[in-house]
Formats: sequence, structure tokens, C-alpha cells
Amino acid sequence: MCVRVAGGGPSPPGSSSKTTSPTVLHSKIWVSNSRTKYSCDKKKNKNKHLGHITINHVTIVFADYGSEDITILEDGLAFITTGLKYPGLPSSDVTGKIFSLDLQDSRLKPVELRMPRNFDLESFNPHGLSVYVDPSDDTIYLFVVSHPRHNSQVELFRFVEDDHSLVHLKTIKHDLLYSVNDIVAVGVDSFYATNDHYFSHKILKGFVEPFLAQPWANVVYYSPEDVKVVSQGYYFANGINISPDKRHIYMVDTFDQNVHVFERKDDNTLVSVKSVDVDSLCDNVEVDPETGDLWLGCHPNGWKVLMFDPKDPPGSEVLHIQNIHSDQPVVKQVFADNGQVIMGSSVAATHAGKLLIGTVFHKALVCDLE
Ligand SMILES: [Ca+2]
Ligand SMILES: [Ca+2]
Repeated sequence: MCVRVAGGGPSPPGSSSKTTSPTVLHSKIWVSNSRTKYSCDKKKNKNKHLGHITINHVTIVFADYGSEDITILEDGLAFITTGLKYPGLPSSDVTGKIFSLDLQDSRLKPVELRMPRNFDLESFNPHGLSVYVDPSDDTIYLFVVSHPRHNSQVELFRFVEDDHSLVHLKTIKHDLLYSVNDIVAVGVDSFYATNDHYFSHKILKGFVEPFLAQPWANVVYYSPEDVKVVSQGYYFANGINISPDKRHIYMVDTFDQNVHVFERKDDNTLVSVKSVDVDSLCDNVEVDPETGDLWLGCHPNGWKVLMFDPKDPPGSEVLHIQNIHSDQPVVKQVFADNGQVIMGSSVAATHAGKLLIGTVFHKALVCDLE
């Protein structure tokens, strides 16, 4: 059970595992900065040799306008979407932007990527993102979900490292991409995407559909030649990512509190392998390219995110999943905060001993792991 030293909200609601019951380790962590200290005691520790992850320094790298999704290149350069406006959730008036952050540079200074002149910045509303590095020429393609006027489309950019700019290649729209949350690129113009809702209209999506609570969300495969629903029957299909060997897809269903594991087939259809209970309302998922471990930004109390009250803010939680393909995946909480440091964590990604945590509408943090 987590202990929030400076107060805190109730634990997330329980959930039942469909297939795999992992060992859940809530290991002791300390998060400290100049103002606050938090501790989290062990919930269960069936496997003590795993030890603890210690976070010994926290650096705030963003102001209060969100960092909903993050992905990190193998050289430590992170891409971050900011300024999301999403029905029912708090947001700022700041226009959507993409930032990079070089985790190898000790200054930890976010750099706003220069957008192309021919791109409609006013309506840019960036949400999930994914990077594809073309193995033939190392070109870096950035795929960004955007919601101009509450629609859904995918913006495809090429990243120019020399001057930190983006070249806009195309806008991808399709009838099956109607309420896109996140995306994982599998080629220069192909990807899997999650639709988190059945409806795309702002009111129906933000208020009516949550009330109905039906498993109408899905996963779509897109390529210029072939677009199809490849998995369906989810309550809120959210983060999506791919294993380092590209054979498996991981998808987070936030409301059923599971990470679903799929095997990719030659025709890009998905076959369900298992689901892993995470016992939290998780959002986006990142995958360590070397270990294949999963990192999840989660909402320990979804109600507080929706009914935002700055006096009783939503907290943050980061989960780490090891050995997801084994019979005993290990789900470990590595960060917990009652909202005093950051509210509404939506993504977590690591590189060389650093943990970068992003949020839906608040700050981002860089933590040093030990
Ligand atoms: Ca993503
Ligand atoms: Ca998301």
C-alpha cells in the first residue's frame, strides 16, 4: 500500500485479471525535491532479489501545459507532445507543439521543434506520437496524432536534426481513424492506432459514451494500401507500442486496467496472446529497446483527473513491467506522487539511468534512477 507522506487520495479501484496474474511489487521508493518527500512501502514482495529502484533527483523540465506522450530515440533524444486539448480534461490555452529533449545533455533543456510554414499551427492539437527510423537511410519519421477541431488525423513529419525542425510530409485521414489516441509506426507510412472511443463528436465522446461504458474501442492497422480493424472490444484503447523484435504489439486498455499482448501476423492482423493486469488506469506505454521491459504512465485516481480540483489534485504513478512474455510478468511501481510534484502522469520512458515522466496537462519530470 502506498503511503503519501503529504496526504493523498484513495487507491485505484481493484480489477480482475483476465489471464495472467503477475507478481505485483510495490517497491519502496523515495522521491524528493526541495519541497516534498514521498515514500511507498512494499505491497507484496515475492521476489526480493529484484531490489528497489531509487529515484534520487527530480528535475522539472516543462511548464504546466502537458507532455501527454513521449518517445526516446536510442541516442537519448526524446520527442514530446504538448498542449493537448481533450474533451472532459483540463487543458491550457497554449497552442500544441512538439519538443525535443536531449537526455545526454546535462542541461536538460527542452527545444521547441521548428514547424513548417505550410502547416496549420493554430489547429494543431497533438496527442499520441511514435517515431520510425528507416533502417535503409536512418531517416527519422515522426507520426503525431492530432485533433484539429476535435477530429482525428495523423500528421507525418520528417525530423531534421541539424536545425531541430520538422518537414511535413502528409496528413493521414481515414473513416476508421475517428477517435485516435495513440499510434505505433511500423514503416515509413504504416502504423497501428488505437481508437479510444466509438463516437468522435465532442459531447458524445466526453459525456455520453463514458456513461454507457461499452467495450467499443478498437485497434486499427493503417497503410496506404490496407486499412482495417485488427482488434476490438475494449473500454478505452489507449497507449500502443511494439516489442524490440517487432513481433508483438502491446496495447493499454485504461478502463479494464490491462496491458494486452498481441502477436503480429504477416498480413498485419493481430492475434491476442495474453493480457496482464496492472491494477491502475494506465495511459501510454513505452518499451525499453534493450530489455523489452514496458514502462507505463498511469492515473492512480481517474475521477480526480476528470473532476479536476487544484486543492485535491490527481496523482501520478509509473509502472515497470518485466518479463511480460513469461508466465510470471513482474509489475512494479517505481514512482508514486499525490499530485504535489506532478499531476496526471500519462507516459514514462527511460534512457541510460534516466526516467522521463510526462503528464496530460501538467509538468514533465526527469528522474535519475539508481
Ligand atoms: Ca505513443
Ligand atoms: Ca494516451
